[in-house]
Amino acid sequence: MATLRLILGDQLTESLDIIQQADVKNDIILMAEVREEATYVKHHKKKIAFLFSAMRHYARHLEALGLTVCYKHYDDADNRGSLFGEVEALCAEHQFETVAVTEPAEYRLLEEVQTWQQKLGVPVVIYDDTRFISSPEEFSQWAAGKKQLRMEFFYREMRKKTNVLMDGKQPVGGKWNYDSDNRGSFKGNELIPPPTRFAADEITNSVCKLVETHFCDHFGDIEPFHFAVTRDQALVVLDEFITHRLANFGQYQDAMKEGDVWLYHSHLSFYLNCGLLLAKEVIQAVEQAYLAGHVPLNSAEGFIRQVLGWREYVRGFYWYFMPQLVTENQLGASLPLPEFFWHGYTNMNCMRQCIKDTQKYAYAHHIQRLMVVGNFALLTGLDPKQVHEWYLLVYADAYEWIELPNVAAMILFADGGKLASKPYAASGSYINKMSDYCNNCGYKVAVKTGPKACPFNYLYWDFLQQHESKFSNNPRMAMIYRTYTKMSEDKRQAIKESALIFKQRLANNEEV
Ligand code: FAD
Ligand code: DLZ
Ligand code: SF4
Repeated sequence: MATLRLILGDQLTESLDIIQQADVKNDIILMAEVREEATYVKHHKKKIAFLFSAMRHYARHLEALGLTVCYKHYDDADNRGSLFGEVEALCAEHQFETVAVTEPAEYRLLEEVQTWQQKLGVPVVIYDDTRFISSPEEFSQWAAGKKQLRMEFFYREMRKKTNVLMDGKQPVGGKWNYDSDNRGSFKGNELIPPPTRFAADEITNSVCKLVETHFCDHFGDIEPFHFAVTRDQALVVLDEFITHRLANFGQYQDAMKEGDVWLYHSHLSFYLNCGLLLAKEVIQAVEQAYLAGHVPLNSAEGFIRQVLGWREYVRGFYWYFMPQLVTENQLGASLPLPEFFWHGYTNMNCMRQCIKDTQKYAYAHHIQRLMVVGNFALLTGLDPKQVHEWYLLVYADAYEWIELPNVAAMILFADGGKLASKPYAASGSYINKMSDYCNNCGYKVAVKTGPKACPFNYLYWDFLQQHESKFSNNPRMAMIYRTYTKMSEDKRQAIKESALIFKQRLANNEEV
């Protein structure tokens, strides 16, 4: 008897048990482009095109391995519009002994899949997702009984567990973390290597047309499209990152530059998250580059911390705190998302650049997401649900398991500090230090209040004042509250007024 094996769009990994255990002669692999997944939020056009193209290429690859693949195209006349609809239809056509699926990465879909056995009357087997280095159970054990769940300590456990960058029981170089070496900004006109680009093939071109037709009201630009869409191409991206950019990754990790969104980042999240690349192999390749003497330790460690540390940590955090994480709002934020998040027209150059990059590339690097757009959302008190939905739909690497902890806990402090020991709040001087955005801005970063002032300046102090009762006893914020206490009453009043006027303009969707 045969098994129906459903492969989701972010499970394009041959080493998963669902493929490895397939009976080539009898089983059927199902892959389906469906309305429900493509519209549960209105994903960026590029994200849909990327995933559909990667899915179609992967289906061909599985067929080349001898597997029987039933691939449902989005515009097939009999497309049922949902994963369950497609599974149900195939079950009606064939006598399957079981339906198999790898554990979906999002809570919403896992909950749904768990109802299928009863609805179908066929046993549904849910395989573990073995692509991660740690399991949700391991995170739960680590987290149990802890008041604070700091990534740094989880990361050290991961280093020990995997023996990556270890010298016996000690970290290579004597320190676990080289972050203090990783705060460089661009001084001059460094020649930054361009990102790896691939020409669109026939499959990608036809998917792009399909997306323009069926998702024309979704956010973002479809052109230029140069993502990798196969594992072989994704391996080229990895290789070129290690050869041309990794050495400088550490130093420039937090830097931002107008007109260059890609910088020295790896651009691997798209491929890691849909399964074309594995976290383990990426970490191993970076460790090897360090051991071979090609890249400095601060870059190798800085990068490995992102993947072995943050990526694994946020996944554990997600499953540990779902479903309540999605409704957390411990700072009581409620301002609706401003209109300009959808088009980028604002006088704040940093916000304009980050939103325009996002619109064009379905990508922004970490500091743009965290310290510009995220910082703005935190300081202005934007509604966490709307911010969550925005981040989930605008980036081609976005899936709730990785996006939500970053949004709810890292940028908005909506979880009350389970992830971060203090909010990631900053005034304009941080953005000015790490970028060249302020040179072309309608506001003046050196001015603190009034119509010409950089909004981040007064919003920052206004945020601290508003949440004084929550944060003033936090030892990591003591110094900043001492500065606030020393401010003259006039200055405080001017901050309050400027912030009020700005937030009113935002609430009325006036240009800011
Ligand atoms: P690099 O800077 O080259 O980093 C290497 C890898 O480390 C990334 O590919 C990613 O796998 C991992 N990584 C780095 N930072 C994080 C982090 N904070 N959490 C988890 N993994 C991390 N990443 C996503 O993949 N999907 C998302 O939807 C997503 N949403 C985010 C939302 C916000 C508000 C913030 C602050 C961060 C978000 N991130 C998300 C994390 C990070 O910004 C992206 O992983 C990164 O920008 C992807 O680009 P890159 O591959 O060039 O990363
Ligand atoms: C993101 C996405 C999109 C846009 N479309 C599909 C699809 O048509 N078919 C599919 O199987 N998966 C898609 N995905 C990925 C799923 O949304 C993803 O598997 C779940 O969110 C779990 O992470
Ligand atoms: Fe952004 Fe302020 Fe600089 Fe303008 S002045 S780019 S708003 S930080």
